[in-house]
Order: sequence, then C-alpha cells, then structure tokens
Amino acid sequence: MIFVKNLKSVSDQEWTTTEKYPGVRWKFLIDADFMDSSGLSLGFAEIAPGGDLTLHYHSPAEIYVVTNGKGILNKSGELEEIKKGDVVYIKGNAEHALKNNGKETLEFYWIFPTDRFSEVEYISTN
Ligand code: 7BC
Ligand code: NI
Repeated sequence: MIFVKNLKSVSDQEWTTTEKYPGVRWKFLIDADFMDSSGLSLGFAEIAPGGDLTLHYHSPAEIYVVTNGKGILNKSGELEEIKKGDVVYIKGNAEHALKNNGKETLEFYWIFPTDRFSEVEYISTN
C-alpha cells in the first residue's frame, strides 16, 4: 500500500497540544491510528517563539527534520542550536528537549520506527 500525504490533506485533523509542552502543537501525517500504515510513523510539530518541548525520553529512536525557524536542542544536557534544513538523530532512551529561541515558528517533522505515535511512552524528566 502506498499513499501520499501533506499538511493540507490532514487539515480536518485538529492540532494536538499538552500542558507539558507549552507553545507546542502537532498533527499526525503517517500513523496507524489514522490510516493503514505500519512500520514507521511521522508527525509534524510547530513550536511558537518561546515554546518548549521539554526534557523527555522514550524507548524508540527518533529523527527530526527541521523545516522552519531555529531552536535550542538539549542533547542529554548538552545544548546545540538547530535550524531549518537540519536533521537530528536521537537514539532510543536518550533524553532530549527542543526550545524555540527564535522569532519565527520552529517547524519540524518527526519520525518514529513505530506503527503509531500513541504507542510511544513519553517519560518526562524536567
Ligand atoms: O512533537 C511532539 C509532541 C509530543 O513529539 C515529537 C517530538 C519528540 O521529541 O518526541
Ligand atoms: Ni522525543
């Protein structure tokens, strides 16, 4: 099974938010909770200026693909600025966080090697 998606094609899907991650909202583009996909899942997130995807870890590895803005990536305690065009690999169980320290919305896709986002257990450490 093969399909094509983009943010417009999921425009009927509400943004998801949580109080744990102020200024962060996201949508699911490839995810077995919403469609007949498996093996990999992909979501799109926006972090408003000053917003913070706070410190957490989860057992699956993760990839970020940054498509707009800039932010400070917390790599298990070491800080590195990331920006549009950067890609990030996060090993399973590695603590990480991402804060928007810029003036633009920080936008990125994330990929998990899981059927669905909902099976990823987030452990907060902040
Ligand atoms: O953007 C979200 C919101 C929970 O998650 C993907 C990014 C991450 O680091 O797990
Ligand atoms: Ni994560």
